[in-house]
Amino acid sequence: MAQRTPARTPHDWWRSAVIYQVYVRSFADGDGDGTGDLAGVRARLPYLAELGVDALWFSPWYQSPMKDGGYDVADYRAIDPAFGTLAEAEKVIAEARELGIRTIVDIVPNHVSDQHPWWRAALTGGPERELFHFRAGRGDHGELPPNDWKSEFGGPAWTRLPDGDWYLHLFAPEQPDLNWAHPAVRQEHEDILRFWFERGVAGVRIDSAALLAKDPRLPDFVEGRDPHPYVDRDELHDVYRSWRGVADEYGGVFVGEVWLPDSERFARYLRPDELHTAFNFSFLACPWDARRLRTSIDETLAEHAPVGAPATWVLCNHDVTRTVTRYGRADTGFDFATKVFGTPTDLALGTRRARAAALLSLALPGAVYVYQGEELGLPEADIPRDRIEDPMHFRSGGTDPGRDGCRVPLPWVAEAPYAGFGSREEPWLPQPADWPAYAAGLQAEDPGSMLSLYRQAIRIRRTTPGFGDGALTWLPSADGVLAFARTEGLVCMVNLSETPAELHRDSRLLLSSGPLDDHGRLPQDTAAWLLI
Ligand code: TEU
Repeated sequence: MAQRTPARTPHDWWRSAVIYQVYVRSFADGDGDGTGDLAGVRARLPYLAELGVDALWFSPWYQSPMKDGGYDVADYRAIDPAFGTLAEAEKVIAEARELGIRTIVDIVPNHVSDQHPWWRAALTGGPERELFHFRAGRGDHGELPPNDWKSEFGGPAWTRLPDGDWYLHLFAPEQPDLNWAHPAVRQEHEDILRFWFERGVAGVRIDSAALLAKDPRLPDFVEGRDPHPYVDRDELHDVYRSWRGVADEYGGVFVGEVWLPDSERFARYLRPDELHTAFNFSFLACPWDARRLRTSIDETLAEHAPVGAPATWVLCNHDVTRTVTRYGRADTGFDFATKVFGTPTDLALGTRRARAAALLSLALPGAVYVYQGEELGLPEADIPRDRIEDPMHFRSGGTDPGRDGCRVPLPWVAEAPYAGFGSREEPWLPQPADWPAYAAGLQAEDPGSMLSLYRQAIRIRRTTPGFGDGALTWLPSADGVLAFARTEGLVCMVNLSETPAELHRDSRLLLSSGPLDDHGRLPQDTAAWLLI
């Protein structure tokens, strides 16, 4: 196993970390029933240590009817039986920590599952009704929803109950929204934070972090009117200040899922007494274009600087099109609204760019997220329509392919059944026929593979000064070439132009995402790390 050198002081590990997202259901299947589980995670911890990541972020592993892949939580203090037990989760946390890897759990405060005890009690008319948003409908007989809000998954954000009342759900109907104006909702979430910090987790990812607070009048949405009735409301900051107090007791850190176009509003969540970090979705959504990437990087650094928070760099996650696929298309940006079936894709091109993007993001100042399978260069899979599970697909009326294409169970061993994901039952989502070619075992033996690139890059990032948190200085470069210096003589170059780029004369090549040309120049869609 690779030697692990602690590169930073323990308290600020998160400012420069490489954090690996585990979607348990699709990571590794320990008991062979077709669903990934904690036994599978434990068996693959050496793989994650070898990859060199600093922390694991687990998408929700709690008890859930899985109407939204676990983002519909029935009990925050229990592990879903398909994944394992609480005792096993504690083992994962402890065993990972022994390998120098911290654990981040995912909290979903905006809503609960319709199997949550609060919701069940609310349905029987108990005082728990106050914990949700119930309203009478509009129209003569209350037959119209209380307002015009749309679900993030499509369709109305309201569903009517047999008793005639409507309830609010910004996502699926099986995910009723909590009423964050109620003190019991706040108290419960602080207790949940403590529950997991007590079990040794180092951090918490906050799902849909900007959506919790609602205008108590629940007015119709009016384009451009400030404040928005449910996005990014000022009341939220008080909630997160209070959470920060809890985290500080344990030395825990937060990463917020904050999708906001306004960078000044975004940065408010990162003030020193609020969240430590938030996902950088503008970088994730940015097309493969030198000028736009540079602008995205500059804006990111500029918005983080005044609040002193480190940036994060994210290329994909369990909600978005896989990187090698996105970069292999005519439109290389990401937008939920434009997803359709059958978009032409050049995977060789996308893979070349994804390799360059990996070196780019790992060289930028701050923390980097890697979504499981990204290190294997997995493409977005086409899921046969009759096997799609994602509610986003169904609520779009079947036009949106949904998010299952990036959630396909991982290939581990080329020759094994189901590419080594599990041994007995077929995986919960079908694996494409060419999945074995992406198997981790195969890639580990191939120095030119995506996995080998990630392993080398993360090892170099960990052992060479200059990476992670700190300053970035742009260097003069030709059109279509990104070139920047970090400290300690470290330089990153990415060539997005057709013209090969000269490397700096007195430099030593640390790593490149592809071969240099015969003249030692950097070809199109290739990145290099240099020491000057
Ligand atoms: O996502 C929140 C979110 O707003 C988007 O990622 C969402 O998929 C998109 O906006 C749809 O328009 C988080 C989770 O990452 C996602 O998997 C969950 O489905 C969602 O919350 C609900 O918990």
